[in-house]
Amino acid sequence: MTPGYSDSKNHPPPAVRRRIVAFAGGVGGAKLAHGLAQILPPEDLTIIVNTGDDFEHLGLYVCPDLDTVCYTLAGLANPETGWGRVSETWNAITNVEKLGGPAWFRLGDQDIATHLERTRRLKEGQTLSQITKDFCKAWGIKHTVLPMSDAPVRTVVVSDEGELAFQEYFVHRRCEPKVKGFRFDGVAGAEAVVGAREAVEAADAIVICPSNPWVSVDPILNVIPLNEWRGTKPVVAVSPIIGGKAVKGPAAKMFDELGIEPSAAAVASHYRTILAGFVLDKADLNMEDQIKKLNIETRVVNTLMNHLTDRTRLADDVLDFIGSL
Ligand code: FO1
Repeated sequence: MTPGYSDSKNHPPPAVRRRIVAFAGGVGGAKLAHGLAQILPPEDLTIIVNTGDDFEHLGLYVCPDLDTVCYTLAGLANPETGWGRVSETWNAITNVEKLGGPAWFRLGDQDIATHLERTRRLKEGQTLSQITKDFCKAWGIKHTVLPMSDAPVRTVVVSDEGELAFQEYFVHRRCEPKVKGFRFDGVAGAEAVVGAREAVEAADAIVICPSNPWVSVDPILNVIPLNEWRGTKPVVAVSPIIGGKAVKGPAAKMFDELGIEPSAAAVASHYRTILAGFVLDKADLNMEDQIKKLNIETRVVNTLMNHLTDRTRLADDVLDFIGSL
């Protein structure tokens, strides 16, 4: 079986047509997007991806969340890390290190090809959305994947050690500095890419994937605020926090450092102005009433996606929940 593709490719199509837009950040978002892509036909799923963690490194334009989503949908993702490519080699970065260059951000050889070609095309004047469309075609991805904006938006972490560029905080400093807040540089002038607002307008529902609310989803919501569609179509979020801990990454630590007890309920509350529904894990069943008091419908399921089949199962649960709203 191709890594990244489940046997659920033969999953029956949903009985009722549902056009879905999914907002996704890195690994958790990519996994649910992959599950949705196993069920929904290409014309019914648009995935809008965070670009706030993009940066220029070693002269290359790197889009970690965008690449994580694309590699995952294409069955090319590294199953151990969730980011980067499967069966990767590390000759280039090893030699950069030998020459005294920065090697804290591990770019694999195959992955570097993506950044080289993307950088070349950007320098030629192509937009990130055009390039992403071409790359998706080359990788055999049939569903629509859109970067949230063609304009650069840069997440800045305001920490107890000052302001840090996102990857500097996340990878180089291993999320050690205490966060005090976040800023999305460039967001004020950043328009959504062509097709993004149109997809939201045409969608029957929006799914906020189990990505970090602060640094993966909020940048997208800053570019495409969903308030204007409130009441016209359900927005459903899936919790990235289970039992007070983030499935992956620093989301729980961020809540904590911002003075909010990390929990599924805290995530629901974070999105409370836009949510119709919230999917939480069975481990957090005790939080259901608290979330319902926010006027948000709930669905309690197994949200962990350890195996490929879990992605389709969770996507199925999310679609079923949407149908009930
Ligand atoms: N994350 C790490 O923790 N260490 C790395 O060296 C690293 C390299 C890397 C290379 C390409 C890529 O697309 C992603 C990479 N990531 C790495 C993940 C990435 O920095 C974060 O997961 C996201 O930015 C947050 O969603």
